[in-house]
Amino acid sequence: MLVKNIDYSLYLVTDRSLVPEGKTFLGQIERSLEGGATLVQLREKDTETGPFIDFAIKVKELTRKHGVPLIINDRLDVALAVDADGVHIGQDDMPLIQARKMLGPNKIIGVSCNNAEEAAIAVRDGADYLGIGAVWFTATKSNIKKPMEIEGVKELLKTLEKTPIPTVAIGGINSENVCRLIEGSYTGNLHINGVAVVSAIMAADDAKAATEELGQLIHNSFKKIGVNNDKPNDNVLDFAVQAAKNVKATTPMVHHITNYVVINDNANATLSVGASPIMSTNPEELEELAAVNGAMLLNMGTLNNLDTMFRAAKANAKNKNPVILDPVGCGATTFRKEMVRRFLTECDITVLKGNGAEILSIAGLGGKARGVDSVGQAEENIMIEAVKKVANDYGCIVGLTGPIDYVSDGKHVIAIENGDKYLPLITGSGCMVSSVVSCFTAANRDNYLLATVAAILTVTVASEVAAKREYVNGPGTFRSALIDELYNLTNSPEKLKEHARIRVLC
Ligand code: 3NM
Repeated sequence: MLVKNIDYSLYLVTDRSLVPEGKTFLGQIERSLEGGATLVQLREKDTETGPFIDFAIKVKELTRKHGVPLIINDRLDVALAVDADGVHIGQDDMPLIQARKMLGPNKIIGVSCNNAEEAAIAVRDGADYLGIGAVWFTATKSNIKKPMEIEGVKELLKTLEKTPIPTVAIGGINSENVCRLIEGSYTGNLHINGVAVVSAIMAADDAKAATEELGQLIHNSFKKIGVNNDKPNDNVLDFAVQAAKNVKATTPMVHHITNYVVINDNANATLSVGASPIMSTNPEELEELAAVNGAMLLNMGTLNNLDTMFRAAKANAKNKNPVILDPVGCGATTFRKEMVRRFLTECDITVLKGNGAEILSIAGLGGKARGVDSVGQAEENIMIEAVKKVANDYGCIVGLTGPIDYVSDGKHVIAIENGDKYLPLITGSGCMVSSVVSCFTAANRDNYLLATVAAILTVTVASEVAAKREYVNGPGTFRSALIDELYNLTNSPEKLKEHARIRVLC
């Protein structure tokens, strides 16, 4: 997971000594994630390195499943060993500057601060967030000298108004006092971004219910002070579930002019998600088809029907059908570069869906990225720049697929982290994504941005489920399992919510 838009609102800090009898440490963490913990810090003061790493790997599986960052307390070696999302360091731990050197710019580093001076130094040295505490005395930490209380948190926040940074309050916070803390420490300009709790969740008999209750109280308090704490992901996922249902309910016809290599898979993917494919390349009938189509997909793989493609694009746009362009190999030859430019400028393209190399080439940023399969922050910034630029330049939705997929309408960018290693190993998996994008846009014309996200999410989640099938042991078996899972997933689209790993970047 990359460092972006972290939701600090309900930060679980672990303590294995507090786990009630009859419960397990891992179980408490899992239940809290199910209840909506937005960040997890593994804090192990007495565990040896080897078992710490083993446990961190298990926790990372859980946090990843829930799309939540994993932070390791103090131990950079463990954070590096398990490729955690970041570390949290105290005033007596490794200095922030050294920690940053070791972890690089992409990891989250949080620093515990008790006063304005410590906070100013942490801001100066590049902390990603501050842990502010202790707010109150707590049995969980014995060496608290003087609690800050709500006034102290507010005073500290005031000193940060000119250099705002995410802050998380900690120490003695529970469902009784969390609202007073959030509302009372609000300076009018700056508020805490969340609360970190240990005992209120770790020691709870029902860690899920305890987390849910805290989450609701935090949400209410944020609302009271005018902070929109709605999770954008929720809207995107609710839309995705409904979008899949709409395809099955309306069975839109999707006219493909696609390439010879992938035609059969494109038609099967279309059928599996509940739409109706037609693969005609005959110019005689395209006007008539445009009158009844749900969407038109133009795939530039084998460019043998160029005139028909241009005419089809125009006829479908005239009938207000979404027109999807898959610019296959568009950077490869001068001819293709010219054709994609013409499609984008002469036709009313609704969604341009390509891989990283294709979209970067169209954006004129082709030389900038190290490679489309790297997912560092620098690469992510280039992908974001590319999808926004192309979307703005040509007034369309842009979907860029790769290890992480990015979708933009020129203003917003949504990243999708789902997918399986087999996807790039079968020919035309990207073309299949374009087919599904066509189906979803056909049936969800009120929001092409979210329809495109829903479609890409559907294929990538289906790929993960398919790869887990027992008999899948290579690209061939994966290919048929993928068609099955597209069918199964769109019959029970609520499952998208369980699997989705998306980030709303802006
Ligand atoms: N750090 P509980 S207070 C781990 O002041 C920790 O930096 C603190 O536990 C600090 O939520 C604390 O159970 C313990 O009160 C917080």
